[in-house]
Amino acid sequence: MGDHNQPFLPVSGDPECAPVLGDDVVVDGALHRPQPGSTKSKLLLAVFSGIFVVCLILAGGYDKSGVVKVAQLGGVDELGVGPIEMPAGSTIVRPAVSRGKSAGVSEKANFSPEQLLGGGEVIGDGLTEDFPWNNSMLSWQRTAFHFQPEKNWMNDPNGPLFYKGWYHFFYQYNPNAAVWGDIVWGHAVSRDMIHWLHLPLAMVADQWYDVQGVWTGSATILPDGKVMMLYTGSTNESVQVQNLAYPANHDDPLLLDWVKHPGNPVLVPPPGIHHKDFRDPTTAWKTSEGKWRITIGSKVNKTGIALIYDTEDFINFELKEGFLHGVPGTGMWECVDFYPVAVAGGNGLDTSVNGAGVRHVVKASLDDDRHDYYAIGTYDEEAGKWYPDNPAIDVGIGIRYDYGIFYASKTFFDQSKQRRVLWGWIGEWDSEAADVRKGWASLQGMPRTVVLDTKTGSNLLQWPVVESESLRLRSKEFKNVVAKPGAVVPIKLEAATQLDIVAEFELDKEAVERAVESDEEFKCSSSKGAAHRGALGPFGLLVLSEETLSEQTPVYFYVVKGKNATLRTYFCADQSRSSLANDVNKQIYGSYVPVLTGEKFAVRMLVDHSIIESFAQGGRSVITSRVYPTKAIYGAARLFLFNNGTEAGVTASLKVWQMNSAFIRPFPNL
Ligand code: DQQ
Repeated sequence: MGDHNQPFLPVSGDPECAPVLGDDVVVDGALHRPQPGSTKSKLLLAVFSGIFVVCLILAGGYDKSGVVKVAQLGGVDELGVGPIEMPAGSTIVRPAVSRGKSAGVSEKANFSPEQLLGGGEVIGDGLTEDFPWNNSMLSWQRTAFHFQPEKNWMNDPNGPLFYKGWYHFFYQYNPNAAVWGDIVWGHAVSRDMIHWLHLPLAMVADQWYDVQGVWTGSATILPDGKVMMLYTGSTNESVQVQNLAYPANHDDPLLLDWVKHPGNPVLVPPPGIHHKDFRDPTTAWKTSEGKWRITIGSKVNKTGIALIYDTEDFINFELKEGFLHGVPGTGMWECVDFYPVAVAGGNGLDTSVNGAGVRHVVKASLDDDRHDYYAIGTYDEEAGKWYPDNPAIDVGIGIRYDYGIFYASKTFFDQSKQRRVLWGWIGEWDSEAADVRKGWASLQGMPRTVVLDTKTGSNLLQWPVVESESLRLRSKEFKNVVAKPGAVVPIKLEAATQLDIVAEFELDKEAVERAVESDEEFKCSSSKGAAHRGALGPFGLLVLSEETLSEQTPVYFYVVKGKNATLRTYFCADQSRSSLANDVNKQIYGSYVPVLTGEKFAVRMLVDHSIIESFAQGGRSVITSRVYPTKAIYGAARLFLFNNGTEAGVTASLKVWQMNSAFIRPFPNL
């Protein structure tokens, strides 16, 4: 067993010290640092190693995590009582050359050197010098039960639906490379959204109106069972237009062949909308007049908006005056989603359901910070408007589906199980060079059911679809494991790379009562991560950890005892020590999470090689971590319970299942 006494040693890129090491210069919008071998860098090294030592001493030696400090946009939490975490992405420096941006759409954002806590060296094009990845490290990253194509690049989920016994999943796909470009629609089918069969491409870029890309779209199932697929095409002149496609043969459960409507495009950017700011049509819903209504994301100046159109035939559309909703300062809204949730919770609702007992959700994917935000509110069908319950946590300035890596998501109503299911794209946060070497990039999150949290009434609950439990194999239970302040306790498992973990934690009650009230304004992203010691946390699990803890990803709660002894809980994931590599993102993410009276601190975690999806408090707050360990891989991965709080002991009970791999392979004999 390694030395666990100092589990949260500082990482090399401590921000309070790192800037002097870098001698950063901005050229052509990219940040450059002196190369390691240069005379200048050697001179600087001598001076700065002295400063570094001082920094270490000032840092108290051991508790600096090297957190990236990010600009906070403000905002209040879902209960309207204080600040919540805002997007770390607001400081992202894009690479000098962005293929997607020049095409008028986002793609993988290579993060800035400030976001590489390992301090990767910057080379000419704004990318970082490679870490010496070897093939076994790279192949280990491929996941076992998350959806991904056999090879190459994937991004947004498109047009998910259940049809004649099959779940269909379409996705943005580059058939030619592991980077964004040449986008067409990949296609796979499944009986349970866990095991998948790849089908031939559903739609390729073969028309003037989509020759630069068959971009994101959504499916609508008509009352007679027919499927209408609306999608964005990037034309030969890079204009974003909306196109209609439908199955060539509705009797084919596999929906193999798609016909593009001869009258395409069915919609072009309306006056006042830039030709590159008009994309991602939603599933249509019925109006009381019996028409179909859709919304499409756009922006006017810096105000993100959702335009609305009515149609009777999916061919002729009428632009409604104004827009469904807009929020100043949020920039381009991609992949807007709009759907009802039942006030009484329980089942999901068909997109057209409206009336008493229903609230409506608007979700937008913010191109500016690449996070998915939602808000709950009221839909005025006649006016074609939606109003947030709490304008302080409006779309784009309030709650996120996921505080980690999760973007361009889309829900669909699964009529076979009366549930609303959420799909989201989990992008890469390593270098593009590594993606090219491993031959693939990106995954899809485990599909999640979405319902209104009837206890708070102010947030959604997301939970892995019940079918995920069919992957559970052997389980081990650990009851009442005690972790004293400062302790790291091994959770002994036969393997720790494919897991489903259900854990509950309790703080020692007397210690909580004794704890002094504090006015700490905590934020996961600007804290020192798991090294940030308070009286009541952090405590949680170290996932994908190496035996000596040289690599570890803490997922944890941090509790602040405020005025009148009220407890305020944050749920965070700390990537800063997740990898010894220097060219991967190592941010600390998280948010405030409501923990109601009588509830324990609870988390479910799906660990799948390079992904950790963590659902706190029944899915009130979710964090998807994308991590790239180099040592905590294969048989070397471990799981630990930890408590880095200073005052209260923690008692944890866990049930941990080994997870089977899903079958994801080509459809036989096609
Ligand atoms: N991805 C698609 C666009 C969408 C963006 C292009 C979101 O339609 O706006 O690949 O990731």
